[in-house]
Amino acid sequence: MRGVKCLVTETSVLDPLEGIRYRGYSLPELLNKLPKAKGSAQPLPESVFWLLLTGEIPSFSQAEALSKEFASRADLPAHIVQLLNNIPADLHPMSQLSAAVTAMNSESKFAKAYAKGLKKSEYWRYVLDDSIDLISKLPVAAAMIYRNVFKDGKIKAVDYSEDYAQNFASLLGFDDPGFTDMLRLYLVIHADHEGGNVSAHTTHLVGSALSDPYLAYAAGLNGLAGPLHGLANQQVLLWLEKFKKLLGDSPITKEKVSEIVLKLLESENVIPGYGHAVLRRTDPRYLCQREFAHKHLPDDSNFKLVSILYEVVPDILERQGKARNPWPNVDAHSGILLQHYGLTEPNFYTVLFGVSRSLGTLASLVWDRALGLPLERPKSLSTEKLKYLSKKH
Ligand code: NMX
Ligand code: MLT
Repeated sequence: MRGVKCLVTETSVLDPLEGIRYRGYSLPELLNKLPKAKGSAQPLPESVFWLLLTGEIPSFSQAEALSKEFASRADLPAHIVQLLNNIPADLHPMSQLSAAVTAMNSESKFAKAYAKGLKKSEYWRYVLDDSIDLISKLPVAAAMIYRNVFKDGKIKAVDYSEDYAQNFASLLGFDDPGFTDMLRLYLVIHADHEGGNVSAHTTHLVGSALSDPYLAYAAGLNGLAGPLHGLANQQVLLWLEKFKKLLGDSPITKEKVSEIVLKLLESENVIPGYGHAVLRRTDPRYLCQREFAHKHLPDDSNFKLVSILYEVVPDILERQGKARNPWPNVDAHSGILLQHYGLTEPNFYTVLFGVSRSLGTLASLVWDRALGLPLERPKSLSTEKLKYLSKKH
């Protein structure tokens, strides 16, 4: 369905050359205009939710009020804590997050009100309330998964005076302000990518059946967990590890890099982090992260490797002649920033994407119900029917 215009999504629009605009603002504009966390150069991710929902950039005090609202709703129900503490530690962190979000639908105010009888014009209010609850709880669920799978299973309490990313960073167990700033950038740039990407489209589709926001977003998370979508950020790190093994002690020249990329292409279907279904230039989200790395980790060896790949891979993909877009996407860069600040477990990376993507997909879901959008149910045909129709015409 590439290029088929069949969805209405208010929150953002993706231009193949220019990249994403949230409510008309490009990412560089947003990084400049959105209210910043105290003492930080990076915006507050909660201000993105405000913007996507209302179309207006909030003031600092409006964003701060939202930080407090999120913190006040962060507690997980006891059965979710129990579920996450008992789930097998070797189950992929994305499956754990999806299971926890599905089970959180015990809390859905929309589902309860609908069961009692709710006017259609009132749906959006309950979907908004559930969405704010879910966004508030996601960092705690994500951090519990991280601490259970990779650390000692202990988790700090939410600090009601702190912003969303600051709380998320300390729940995960990171106290370096550099990590928190990187996390703010991460949460801002991954939040939304118009309506047709797999996670947004799935959330919209499942929501159209009036499944509550927990069920709808859990479905979106299951789409995000695919290697061609959000899981690509994990795959990039695994690919880089394979690359480094093949490089060994050899000096890192463009010729050597090219040779190894071609070798890896023989055994792998794709070069993760490159290509895009819509974009036809380097993803501006990649460029924001590159700028951040230039500023904060210019000498990092992974950054140097990713930079040389940026010089080599597009030519190789162009010569191969298959990929419509040979340029890097957001996932080619995010993992090495996380590695730099000590979050070194690649199979947790998509969970961070999952926390961020809730801001855009749930803002859209509120609009879906406010606009009274109907059940999404496209028509399909069998091959036999298609053959028949093509002969007839
Ligand atoms: N490396 C090698 N081959 C590629 C790549 C790549 N990075 N990207 C596309 N191709 C191939 C693709 O597999 C297909 O081959 P075939 O006809 O043999 O099936 C051909 O080029 C045409 O694909 P496109 O039309 O360019 O891409 P499409 O729109 O179908 O898919 C992606 C877009 C993003 C799924 C694809 O570029 C890809 O698989 N990239 C690697 C995975 C990745 O980075 N995904 C993350 C996307 C961003 N996100 O966060 O979601
Ligand atoms: C996304 O952020 O959703 C990805 O770049 C995939 C897409 O837009 O199709």
